[in-house]
Amino acid sequence: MKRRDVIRAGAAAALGAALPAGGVLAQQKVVWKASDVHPLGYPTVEAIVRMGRKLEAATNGRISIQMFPAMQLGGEKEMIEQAQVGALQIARISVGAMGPVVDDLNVFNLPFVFRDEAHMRKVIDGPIGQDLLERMSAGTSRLIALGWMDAGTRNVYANKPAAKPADLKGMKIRMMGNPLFVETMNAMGGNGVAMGFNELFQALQTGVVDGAENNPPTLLAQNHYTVSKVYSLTGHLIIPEIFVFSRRTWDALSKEDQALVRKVSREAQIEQRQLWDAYTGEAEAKLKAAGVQFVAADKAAFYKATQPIRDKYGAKYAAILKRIEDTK
Ligand code: GTR
Repeated sequence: MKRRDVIRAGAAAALGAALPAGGVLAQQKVVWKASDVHPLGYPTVEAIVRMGRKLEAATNGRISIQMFPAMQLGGEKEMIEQAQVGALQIARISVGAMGPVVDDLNVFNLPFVFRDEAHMRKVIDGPIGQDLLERMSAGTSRLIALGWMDAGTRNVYANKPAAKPADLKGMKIRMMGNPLFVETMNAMGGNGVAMGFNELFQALQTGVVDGAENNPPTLLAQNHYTVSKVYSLTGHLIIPEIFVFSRRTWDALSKEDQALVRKVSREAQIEQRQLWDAYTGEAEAKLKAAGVQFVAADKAAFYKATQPIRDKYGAKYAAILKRIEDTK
C-alpha cells in the first residue's frame, strides 16, 4: 500500500467508525485520478468528467473521479507512465503518443490512412477498433483500453501557408514524439521536430519551431492560434484518441466494478463524439473570428509525397490496412 492509500484507508476507517453500524459509508471510498492535456470543457475532458459523475451516482458515492486537466500531471508520455504504475487511473491519450508503447496502434498513425473522418469512425466503431482495444489490454502495455475518442483531422499551422510540399521547405514543424511523424513531416517537405505537447506553446512563441499540426479544437483550446495565424488544410493525419485505465488498479477491482467501468466507458465514447462535433464547429468559427487564415492545400500532392512512409511503415500492417481500406 502506498502512503497516500494508507492515509485514505485510515480516514475511511475513522469515518466508518463514527457512523452508526451498517452506515453506507463504512465501505471504503475511492477517488480515481484522471488526466488529460486539454483544459476543462474540452470534449475529451468533459466526457470523462461526466463518466465520473455516473460512477459516483451508480455506486452511491463509493467511486468518484478527480480530473487533473491541462497538463497538470505533465505531457502524455508522463501520463502513460503514471497510469502504468497505478499513480493515475484514467489517462486520455492521443493514439499518436500511444504508438511507441503499443505498436499495433501505429497503423492509425500512418499519413492519409483514412479517407476521411467518417471512415475513421467506422473503423474504430467496428471490429478493427474492438480488436485493437482487446489486443492492447491483453498485451504488455500495463493498460486497459477503455475506448476511443474523436480528434478530427490534423492540419499544419504556422505564420505562412503550407499549401504544397515546397512551401514547407526549411520550416521546423513540431510533431508528436513518435519517429513515424518526424519522417512524415520530412516527407511532406518540412523539417519534423519531435517534442512533447507540454513544451509546444513556448516553442511556437519563441520560434524554436515555426509551426505545428493539429485539429481546430486544439489550435483554439491550447491558444496556439495566438502565435500561429495560418492554418493550411493539409489533412495529413486523422488520429483518434484512446482512454485507458491502469491495469494495476483494474486487477484489484471486483468484476461488478469492472463491468460498470466498461459500461460508462462505452457511453463516454458516444458522448464525446457529440461534444466533439459541436466543439469543432465552434472552434472553427472562433478561430476565424480571431483572424486565423484557413488556407486550402494540395492534399493530393501531400498524399503522393508521403507514399514512402506508407510503404516503409505500412508493410507490417498489410493485413489490417486491407481491412481498413475495405471498411466502407
Ligand atoms: C491533440 C491531442 C492531444 C495531444 C496533442 C499533440 O490533438 O488531443 O492528446 O496528443 O494533439 O499533438 O501532442
